[in-house]
Amino acid sequence: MTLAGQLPDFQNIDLTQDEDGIWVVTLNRPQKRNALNEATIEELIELFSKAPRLGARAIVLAAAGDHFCAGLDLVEHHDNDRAPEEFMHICLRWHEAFNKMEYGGVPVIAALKGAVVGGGLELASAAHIRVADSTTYFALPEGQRGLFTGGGATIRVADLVGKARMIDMMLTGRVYQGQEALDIGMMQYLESGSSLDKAMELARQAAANLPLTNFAICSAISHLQNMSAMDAAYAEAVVAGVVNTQKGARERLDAFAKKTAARVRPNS
Ligand code: 1HE
Repeated sequence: MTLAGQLPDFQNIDLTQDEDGIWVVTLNRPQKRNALNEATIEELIELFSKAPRLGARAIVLAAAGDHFCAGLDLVEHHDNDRAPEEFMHICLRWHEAFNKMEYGGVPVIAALKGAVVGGGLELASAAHIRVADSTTYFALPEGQRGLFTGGGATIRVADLVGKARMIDMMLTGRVYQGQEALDIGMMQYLESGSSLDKAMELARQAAANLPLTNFAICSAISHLQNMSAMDAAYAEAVVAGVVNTQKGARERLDAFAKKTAARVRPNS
């Protein structure tokens, strides 16, 4: 499927797509360290709302320049001198964008580098897999700026690294990077080389799964986490009823039964 005519020309993000349905979405305001202004958030909403219906099999979220994302556009925020209700609505648009990512059913893999701070960390935490390189560092400088998180950090960053670490990051400006960031669960991969290359490799692996299976992995798990254990168990059974009886799964099970499918082996 081509994207021609189905998505507008974006000004703040760059989009490429290959024949396997791997999309690369690149934040493209490097001169502003990819700070998230209102326009970028609207473009992310448009893109992540439509991607599942336009055949995206996996999405790599990348960034132009040396930094992944500097968070909220502080200059726009300053210049607009927003009223409380205005900024509340801005935050709701951020949630719209990031919820479309997390719950959209298409694997999103973030290729991180440089600063992943404030709203940039909120964005990264809405991806399903985070890959960092040796330049990547994480912080929540809101506390020092006289601000508070508004793009889901209290949910997703606390979920990744725990409430106590998030509070410490905000109170003290603590920066996490490298092995320590990996150890606490900020990201799942730490690359000595290019995070983008690794993210592309992971995207291709994920895209080899059946789309309906990926939909469940990249939508149902998040929804189920929001439910009571009783309700989650029920909903999980319903999702599995649909996913585990799909035609494509039957073919894969057939290959297993005929011993032509790969076996699960430990890493060599
Ligand atoms: C920006 C922003 C921004 C850079 N908004 N314009 N986020 C922060 O507190 C991070 C603020 N940014 C930084 O700490 C640094 O800019 C970086 C570590 C990311 C990069 O440093 P550096 O030395 O490479 O760049 P720079 O010289 O600081 O900035 C280059 C340009 O990017 C400059 O613009 P210019 O027109 O003067 O060239 C900066 O103004 C611009 N820039 N970061 C706007 N964030 C929903 S609530 C979420 C709450 C938050 O996210 S709080 C924000 C936290």
